[in-house]
Amino acid sequence: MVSQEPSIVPEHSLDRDCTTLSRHVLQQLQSFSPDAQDLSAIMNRIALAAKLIARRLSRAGLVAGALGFTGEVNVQGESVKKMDVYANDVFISVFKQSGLVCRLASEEMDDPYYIPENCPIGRYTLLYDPIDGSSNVDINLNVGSIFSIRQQEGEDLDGKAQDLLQDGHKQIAAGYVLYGPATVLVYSIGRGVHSFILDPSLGEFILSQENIRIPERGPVYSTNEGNFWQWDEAIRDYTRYVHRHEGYTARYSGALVGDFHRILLQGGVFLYPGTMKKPEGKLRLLYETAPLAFLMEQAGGGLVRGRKTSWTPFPIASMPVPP
Ligand code: P6P
Repeated sequence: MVSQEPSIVPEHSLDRDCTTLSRHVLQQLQSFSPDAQDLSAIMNRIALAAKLIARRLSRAGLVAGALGFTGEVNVQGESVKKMDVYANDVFISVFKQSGLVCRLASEEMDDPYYIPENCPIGRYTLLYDPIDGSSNVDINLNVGSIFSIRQQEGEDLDGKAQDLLQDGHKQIAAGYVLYGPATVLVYSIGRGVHSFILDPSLGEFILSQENIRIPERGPVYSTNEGNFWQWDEAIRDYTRYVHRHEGYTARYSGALVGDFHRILLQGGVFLYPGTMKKPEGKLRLLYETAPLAFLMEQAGGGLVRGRKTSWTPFPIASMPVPP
């Protein structure tokens, strides 16, 4: 005889443990159409990539040759870390033979990577920064991966994927993975921002927060003040303001994903103003600012782009602007 009393739900309700990323995407879409299934499957592959990268990061210090530089310089002019290459290859591997994604565009690759067996079928393109903040890898500080999913427009006959330079609002989905004390995956398909935590005992990302909204007010300002003397006067004035007034606190990790995640949850502002070396600012539009701006808008925040050649500050919650 089964008791009518509700069973004593163990610490984790069964339903919660079953709200995996792929199920959540289908719930968000309220559909089991082929397109919905494809998007769910793509997110699942991204989750697999995140698990593989998280596993590598957790062991990197013990694996010969996992850390350090390759001696190469990437298309961004940055010295390449071995972890950058590994993570980039992980994303390529998880999408092969998937029938889902025809093209991969990575911050680490000069040109788009085509997966021919997927191309007639999959009309999606994955844009990604495989390891964001790789300067933190060798010192075991947080790093991230950033991703964006776009629909291919046109036939891409020249193989340069020029159609990727579409308006950021055309992104179908965007998100990031934060490799920290826990591995957290945050994503949006345009229906709110949701976070998942990797449960190593299950090997699954389990839903942790739904419909995240950036706090109306937040104390954090996040920027590399080492560049202060290279900034526009307006940015210097802002910095002097927060130095001289109560209620602000500086937090900057050198890895955008971690700084962004803090602001998403606690409120505040991230800025990467233009410098002498990088008057356009350093953050990459397709692989960093567009996906994160998509998320921030979904979370009720905003993105301010300064004068075209000066700075591209980041999502601003209701941080008071200096008079
Ligand atoms: P800086 C990492 O290379 C990155 O693109 C972001 O993750 C990070 O916010 C920024 O660069 C750090 O740049 O010049 O302060 O070291």
